[in-house]
Amino acid sequence: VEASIPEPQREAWLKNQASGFKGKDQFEKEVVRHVETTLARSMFNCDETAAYAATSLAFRDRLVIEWNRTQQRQTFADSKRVYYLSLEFLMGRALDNAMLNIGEKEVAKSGLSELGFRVEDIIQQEHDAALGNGGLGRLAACFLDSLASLNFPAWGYGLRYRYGIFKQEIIDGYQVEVPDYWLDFNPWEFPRHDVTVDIQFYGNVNKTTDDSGKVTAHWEGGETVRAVAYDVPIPGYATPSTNNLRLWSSQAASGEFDFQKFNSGDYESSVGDQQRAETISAVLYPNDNLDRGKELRLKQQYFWVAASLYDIVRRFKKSKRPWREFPDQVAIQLNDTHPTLAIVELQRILIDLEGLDWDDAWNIVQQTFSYTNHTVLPEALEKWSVGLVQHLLPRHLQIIYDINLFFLQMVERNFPKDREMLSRVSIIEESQPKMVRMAYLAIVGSHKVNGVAELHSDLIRTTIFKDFVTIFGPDKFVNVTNGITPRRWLHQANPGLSSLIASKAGDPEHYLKDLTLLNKIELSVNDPAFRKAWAEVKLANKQRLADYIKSTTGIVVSPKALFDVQVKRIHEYKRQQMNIFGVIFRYLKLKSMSPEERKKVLPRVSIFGGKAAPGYWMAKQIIHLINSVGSVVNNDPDIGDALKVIFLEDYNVSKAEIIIPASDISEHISTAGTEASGTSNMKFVLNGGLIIGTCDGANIEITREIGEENIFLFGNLAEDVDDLRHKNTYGDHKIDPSLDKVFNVIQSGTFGNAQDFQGMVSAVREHGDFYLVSDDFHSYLETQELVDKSYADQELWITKCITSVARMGFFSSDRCINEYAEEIWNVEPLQPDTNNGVGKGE
Ligand code: GL2
Repeated sequence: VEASIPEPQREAWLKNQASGFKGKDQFEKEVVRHVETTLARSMFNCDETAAYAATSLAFRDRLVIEWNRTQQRQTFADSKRVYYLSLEFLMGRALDNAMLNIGEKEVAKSGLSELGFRVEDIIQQEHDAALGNGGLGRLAACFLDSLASLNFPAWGYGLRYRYGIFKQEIIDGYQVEVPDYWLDFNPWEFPRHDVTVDIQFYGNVNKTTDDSGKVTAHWEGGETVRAVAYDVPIPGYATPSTNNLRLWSSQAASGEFDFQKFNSGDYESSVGDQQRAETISAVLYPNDNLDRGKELRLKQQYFWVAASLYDIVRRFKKSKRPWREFPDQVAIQLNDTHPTLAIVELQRILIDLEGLDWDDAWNIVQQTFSYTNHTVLPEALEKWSVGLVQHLLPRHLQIIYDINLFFLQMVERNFPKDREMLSRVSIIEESQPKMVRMAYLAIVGSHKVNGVAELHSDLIRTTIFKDFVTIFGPDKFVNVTNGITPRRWLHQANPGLSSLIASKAGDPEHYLKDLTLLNKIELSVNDPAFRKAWAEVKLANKQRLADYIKSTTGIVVSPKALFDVQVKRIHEYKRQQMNIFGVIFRYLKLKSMSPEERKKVLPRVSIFGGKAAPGYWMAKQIIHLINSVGSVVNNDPDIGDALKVIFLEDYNVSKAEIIIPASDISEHISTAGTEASGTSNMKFVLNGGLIIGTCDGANIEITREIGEENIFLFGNLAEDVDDLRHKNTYGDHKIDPSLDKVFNVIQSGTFGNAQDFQGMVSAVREHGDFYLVSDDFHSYLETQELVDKSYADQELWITKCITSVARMGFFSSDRCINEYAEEIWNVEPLQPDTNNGVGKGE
């Protein structure tokens, strides 16, 4: 590109290259310029919102310059790129992250202070980008941070929802959902009105035969919706590399409303097409670990996948390489089955539009894609009815049938004796109605399939995908244990701890890029000054949370109490109900004590947070019980500080950044075998909190890394779950006596109308206790007692905390991304100093 620009013009461009601010004075100048020109305000009416806007714009200018350079460098190098397709990116706030990744937070702090603002207040002005439900979406965000920080040429592709996950309000103890309109002012996105793709839906398929007898399918008619690209820069930490997250927004393909209808006076229906088109990217589905099979969701999936693939193919075709080189240039990661239609869409592009043979095309497809499974819960495994796919995407259904046919023929050839295998592994489930099994399609169309923690990867190999291991061999199925970015989840959320760690592990720019350096702090575990400073940091973080609790709930909690935290989506399998039953048990015990005895107990604050899917009745009941218990316990004069129960409303990424560093113990107590990995468990330990948990997901590897003396494990093992469930349903199901006591108190009306909580009680007592709450309750209570005893010995507790943090290096998402790069994608980083002739004159 550069070579085509004549010398004199080129010089003029290079001489005037934009650079963004450097140093405090220029930063202030840029902020004031944005206040006065971009925002048309002045020092007399610059409130915190305006200061946030101007600060963001100043930082955005810096980002954009590196972003452009990175993109030019990547285009010029023309090396293999990774495309991470995810329907969710739970990014949280961008400004603080940009300041830290660029390395200019101190400049911003002093600059803003001179202009009369506190950087902390300015950061708080930003609305979270909440385009995700929970762990799956946040993992995608951590991966983007690592990909950029490690200089991998990588793009994220997602949907630009107008409404992210709803805002949660708690009114009279009940969850109320409020829409999250987050786009009022979003300086972090760049609309690319010139980057559009028209996406087809419905219609029908016609086949033509040419002279040589070759049959070509043509997908015709139907409806067209336009995808418009919005780009979000993703800065790497301590590197100029800045990657791109491209989010698609839907529009009417005509771009305008129907003039004919408008002119004939039919105003209302004249805007109908436009509204229908915009509906596609309007809202994020608020279900976590649940598939509902709604047509609009399938439309979202195809819209996003087709636009992204068109974009990827367009970029590849510019290189004029032969198609067989596509997998050398492109690795596409499917984040769960949501983007599985991409497999079908690429096959369609190659055979219908580019004229490749089926087999050649299919080879390319399989080498390009890989699939991450994030759950074994049957209710979350995506299936689409054949009728719906046929109606919306008629050509794709034909291709799915062909993929299945060739696959089953191969299975039949290789396993002629196992006739039942065919129906077990068929991509089409022969049910009423027939269903397309998306996970099977994803496996068949990918070269690697991975689980997200060791136990989970073992489970998928031995249960839900067992036959596929037999068919494709064990090497296709790998484990990549999840990770978290230490930039946001340590340095940004917990600056106090980060600088204390830096005093032993070397400067942040080092240890945040190689988190195994954390092990250096273990040498100081007995250093009194270090231990004292450690305790002070924790206390300050607890004070910060106590202040937040006071300001949002009015309840005063003592930072000296043990803070016990469970924050995550509300789900029966995550067992918040077991936690609140345990709290009730504690309350009853306190009530039975004499005032003198009560004074001796270690005070505890039980903190909950998390959203329930709007249609998930049981989850909403759990929230209601927590709040009802809270209002009884917190107002009981007998109890005082000995126990407080807090429900923090609207748990999200920015609240997690306040809550996690303040925890003493956090709860990761899913029924064994149900939580694929969990990632907040990693965040809590990295921030110097201990965890109580089951032998599930990444808890197991955390235990292996930090040592079993530093974690409170309890409960039945995954391998025993099936038998226990069977026994609970068909055998003698005896309720744990302590739990029975708790149920009786709930049913006596102590926490309000017993009827309101009947579902939770009868799920355990009468309906087989699927999540094994009663089976694990005794062991849970015992382990909580052990937590109290351990906390009473503060010296030992601090030793456990420091040792654990020192051994958490493994859980950086950098390690995780390097494993994907090596074992799945086969891509190399592109170092920013390898200039490749781009950006001369820097
Ligand atoms: C999840 C798992 O439930 C969770 O255990 C895991 O940590 C994340 C990321 O791999 O993925 N699967 C899923 O469907 N959601 C998750 O959070 N929503």
